[in-house]
Amino acid sequence: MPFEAPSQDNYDTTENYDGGYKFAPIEEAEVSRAMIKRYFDTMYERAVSDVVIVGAGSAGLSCAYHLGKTRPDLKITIVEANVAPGGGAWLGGQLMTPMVVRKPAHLFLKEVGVPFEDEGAFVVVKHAALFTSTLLSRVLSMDNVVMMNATAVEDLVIREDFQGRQRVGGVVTNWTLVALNHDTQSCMDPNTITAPVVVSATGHDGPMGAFSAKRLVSAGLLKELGNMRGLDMNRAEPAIVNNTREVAPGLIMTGMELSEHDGCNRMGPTFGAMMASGIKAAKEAMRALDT
Ligand code: AHZ
Repeated sequence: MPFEAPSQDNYDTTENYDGGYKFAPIEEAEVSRAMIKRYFDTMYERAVSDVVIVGAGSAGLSCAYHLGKTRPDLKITIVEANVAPGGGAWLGGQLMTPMVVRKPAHLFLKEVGVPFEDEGAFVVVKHAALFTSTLLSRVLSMDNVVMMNATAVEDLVIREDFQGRQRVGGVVTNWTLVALNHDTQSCMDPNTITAPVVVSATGHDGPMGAFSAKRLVSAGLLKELGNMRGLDMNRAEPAIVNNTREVAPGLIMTGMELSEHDGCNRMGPTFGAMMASGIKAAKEAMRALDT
């Protein structure tokens, strides 16, 4: 017999925690099936997406927010290698909690609903995690956005278009733990998500960073990496925003991955450029889809 949820009246929270709290009964298999069905239905549906965003750091999430909000008709799929999305934006810099955002990028904070202290030329969010968790919750609440975390992009789908040009047409994915263990196991073939537009937001070089920039070089679509230059906040932030573009047919690049692609300076712990670059990447994605 189906369980009838108790009404709020007979589950007065002030009374039922004292030994009388009762859960609805459940079968373990129901829990498994509730997750499996939704997850694999999503994988099935998103095997063909409109836009894939690789990397859920501050740039990738800002892109997802603007794109998801402006184009609710698009199937936007975020693939994040880490279990925890957010990239470097859980802390401000050197493991300190406040996050600095130079104006006018604070307008994005206002739009998303992240409070800040005004310092004149810049603003400070009291904890970077407040920015990341708020943005994440906005993005994941959108009906048209899904995120697969603990899933790595381990290659790009690169095809010839009708003019014979090489064109990125999707991503090759695997569970991150599998992607990290190809050398120790056999038969761990990947999966694909095809999409007319891929936005790469994998950050600067590191264990997984700058993924697409490096793959473009090994695939012959880019001659060489520019390699990230030293820290200069005033040069770095506008350069990253201005350079946000379709770097190869079908592939838009945003955030600090661009510093490796183009040889831009790094900005250190100021995050406004990541937000503005993400928004520009969303606009570039819409432009690419419309052409
Ligand atoms: O896990 C990575 C992180 O969450 C994810 N990622 C990397 N490679 C991936 C792959 N498949 C799937 N192959 C992958 N996901 O991409 C995310 C990158 O986030 P990030 O915070 O490193 O980059 P960002 O460009 O969004 O933000 C950069 C923030 C920085 S770095 C910096 C400096 O060093 O000076 N300054 C700022 C503001």
